[in-house]
Amino acid sequence: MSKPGSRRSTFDLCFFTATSLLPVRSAALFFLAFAGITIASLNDAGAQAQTPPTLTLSNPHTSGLVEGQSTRLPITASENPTSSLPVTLQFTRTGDFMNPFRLNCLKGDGTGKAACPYEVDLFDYDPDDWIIIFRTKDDDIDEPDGTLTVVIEYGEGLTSNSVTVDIRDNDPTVVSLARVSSEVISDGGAAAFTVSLGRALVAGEVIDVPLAISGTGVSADGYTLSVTSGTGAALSGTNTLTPNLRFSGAGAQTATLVLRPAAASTVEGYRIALGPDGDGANGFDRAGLGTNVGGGADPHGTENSFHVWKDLGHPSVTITG
Ligand SMILES: [Ca+2]
Ligand SMILES: [Ca+2]
Ligand SMILES: [Ca+2]
Repeated sequence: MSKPGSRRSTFDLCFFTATSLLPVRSAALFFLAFAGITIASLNDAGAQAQTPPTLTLSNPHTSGLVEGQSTRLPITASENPTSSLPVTLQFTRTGDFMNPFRLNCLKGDGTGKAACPYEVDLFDYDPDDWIIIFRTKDDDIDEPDGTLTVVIEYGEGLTSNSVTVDIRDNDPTVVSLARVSSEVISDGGAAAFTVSLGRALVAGEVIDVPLAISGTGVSADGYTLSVTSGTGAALSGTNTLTPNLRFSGAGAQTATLVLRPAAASTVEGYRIALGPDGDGANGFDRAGLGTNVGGGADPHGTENSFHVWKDLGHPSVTITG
């Protein structure tokens, strides 16, 4: 496929290189380059203008990339160009997985989206090496999954097919549990607590939070559990001791719940906890949960359980000093 008589060059058109230039909180790095550049010969450059060939982008990584991985998108032409073939690579992204080392227009704009063109003359390169390389960086930031879309514009209003690479985050969303009411449930009262995600969800995201209610004499029909506030928060399995709190959709992040003992309950203490990490019993990663965020969800290392005590009206003894 190489053009006869063309001269090879080691000139490397790397847009993004030094990772040391990344800001500390930079998300995954996109790296794109044309590999193995060939400079067209003067003989080729003198050829007559022609109808542009049909350009096709392929995506060998259609299952998507996990942040930290790379992929190569070859560009193929219906026939090799014999004269200048200026094209514009149009990049559009969602998520902050790219480093704007050269292409500043790919920099995060605060809304999670950006677009920018990159102009290049494909005739300057060996068609065997028409490859766009994307490299993403494995960071420690829990973030929504993203995409990078590429389409080639050329000639008089011509475009290639559009290729979208999905980028999957691999950092877990951490779930925290916190009691917000008194440790003692007054007669007829309830225990209030919050369940919070480390970040707000975006449209289409779901996290199922397994809860566990336990304590001596505790049974599922001896109390009620309900959500009193929280965008996109809904309970299920409230007739069991392992209910599930689902967060779903844009803006879902924090829910306030109350556990209210039945009036006749004689249970004195309740332990409210998040399910354990992993795929064991009631675990965060077990099959059947609807959690679909990149990296899954993890219970917080310490903010994952608390106790409350029911005031049963027994006389109290106060020891003073
Ligand atoms: Ca990561
Ligand atoms: Ca990440
Ligand atoms: Ca994540």
